[in-house]
Amino acid sequence: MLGRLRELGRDATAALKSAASVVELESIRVKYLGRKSELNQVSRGLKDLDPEERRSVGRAVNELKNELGALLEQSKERLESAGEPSSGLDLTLPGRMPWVGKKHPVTRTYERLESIFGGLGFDVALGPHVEDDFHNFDALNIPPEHPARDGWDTFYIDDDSLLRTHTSPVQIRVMESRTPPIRIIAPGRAYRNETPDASHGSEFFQLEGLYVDRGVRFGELKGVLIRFMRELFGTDVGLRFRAGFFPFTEPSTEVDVECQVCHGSGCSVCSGTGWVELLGAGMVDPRVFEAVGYDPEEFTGYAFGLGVDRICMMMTGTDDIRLFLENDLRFLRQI
Ligand code: 2NM
Repeated sequence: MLGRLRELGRDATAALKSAASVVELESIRVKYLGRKSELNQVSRGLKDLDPEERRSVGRAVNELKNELGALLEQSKERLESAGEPSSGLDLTLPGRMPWVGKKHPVTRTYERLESIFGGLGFDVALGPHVEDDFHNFDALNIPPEHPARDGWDTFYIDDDSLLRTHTSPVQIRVMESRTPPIRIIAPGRAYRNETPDASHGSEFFQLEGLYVDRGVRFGELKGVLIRFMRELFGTDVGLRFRAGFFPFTEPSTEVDVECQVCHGSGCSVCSGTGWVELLGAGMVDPRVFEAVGYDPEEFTGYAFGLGVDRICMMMTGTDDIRLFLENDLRFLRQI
């Protein structure tokens, strides 16, 4: 019996000393010191031995257990100080990425636009989404018989309240409550009762700008818009000013930007033309100034408007405007 214990001691010592990892060390511990180990069986069989043998074997078992226990600790320290992590946990494995949310692409586009116009001196103005006829139409020189008012593309709530069809009523409210100089942008949702398709939603995102002061000229409008578009798309971006019409500006212009998806060669986003209509602008019509109580002989100004979701589509290569309102994470995660 004592000979067998010595043998066990020799084997266990050799194994503990040559263990190359904490995992290996643990299996050695189980084999030589665990509940089912030979040493433990001998220990449990002690009670069946006669008293003399029990004493000598008992002492040998205890000594061996202590000896191997100490050696186990030493080997563990040796391996751990050599960089081997304890308990088989591999701390070098890559962690699981926590689920981090992001801002919506349209929100990010707004922030970019607000930052550019902020740098050009524009303050942000907000207003109600439920408007009245005066602020949404009359004050903007859109008379009752104008096609934009025929109820076809306006969501009416009752005879005199509607969902704003653009953010221009915000500019009207700012002009009503303040005197020039005024330099603001009005970001926000606008609503049109149209059949939605890939480029039209019944709800869309707009940003309009307004500058009113003494002696504001069209050249300033052009300068600010060119500056804005170069900041957004790069200094060498292709731009095109065309004559346009809006009831609330005169003269008016529509501005195209070189398609950011195909860079001019023609694709589905620009329907093969190489150009994308980016914004409308013009000098504020004197009738608008009269509606808010400004003297059009004293003040002049310019205004512009653009579709934020359209810009976001072009910058992200998205081909369906409705995706921005569906909040489908399979789409949003790709941007
Ligand atoms: C556009 C194009 C041109 C515009 C005009 C005004 C206001 F209130 F000053 F009359 N706000 N926004 C405007 C002018 C909007 O959107 C394409």
